[in-house]
Amino acid sequence: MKLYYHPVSTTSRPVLLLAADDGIALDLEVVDLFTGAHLQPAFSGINPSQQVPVLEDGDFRLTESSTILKYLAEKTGSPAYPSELKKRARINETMDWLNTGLYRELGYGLVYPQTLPNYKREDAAVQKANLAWSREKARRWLGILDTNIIGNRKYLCGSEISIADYLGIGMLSVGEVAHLDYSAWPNISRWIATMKARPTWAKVNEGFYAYFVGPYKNAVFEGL
Ligand SMILES: N[C@@H](CCC(=O)N[C@@H](CS)C(=O)NCC(=O)O)C(=O)O
Repeated sequence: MKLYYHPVSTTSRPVLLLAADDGIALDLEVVDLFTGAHLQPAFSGINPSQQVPVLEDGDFRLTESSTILKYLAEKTGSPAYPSELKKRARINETMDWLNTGLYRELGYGLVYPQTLPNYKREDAAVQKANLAWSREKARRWLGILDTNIIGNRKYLCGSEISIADYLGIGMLSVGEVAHLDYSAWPNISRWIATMKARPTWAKVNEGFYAYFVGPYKNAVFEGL
């Protein structure tokens, strides 16, 4: 199987981490988001949405990180996606919740407009209002994640790691670029530390720290 990806990508890193943990062999092809390779006709033909990741399994092509995680886990019988009906439903629910709720305000609302030029609002007042709105909404989602989803559990869906954790840690760790401080949410902080302690974390996220977190080390951001 082949994965088109970029090493800094919030949505590629979960797939890479699952593959590394489960020993899933993937041929990797970088699509250079920094030079706009994803906007060129060659890649638009592969994914008209012009985004990574994209998985190819023979002549079957799949986009959407959440779906790719499910496909890989199902195909390889990963313990991170148990087949028992209710366990699986809980994992799917959490992944939908992350994708449609938290990530929208935390990633697209708060982090990306401060780090990616194409997400910055041109009008300063609009930018300010958008950040304020997103901060308030993100704080609400983080409270729910901390209290209701994680609580005293080790992982998002219980005592065992699931593909929801892989998806979620990509989304939460992107906060490191904008120096987001999660210490007000102790269960989230504990879970992040658990995920980052995985032996595969450093290698998979090498490019993320080198090319995304590193360059913004001394920048000043609107926080949470
Ligand atoms: N919903 C998609 C989102 C994919 C996505 O946002 N990919 C980003 C990298 S993290 C991308 O390719 N961005 C390029 C662009 O939008 O110009 C998924 O979960 O796979």
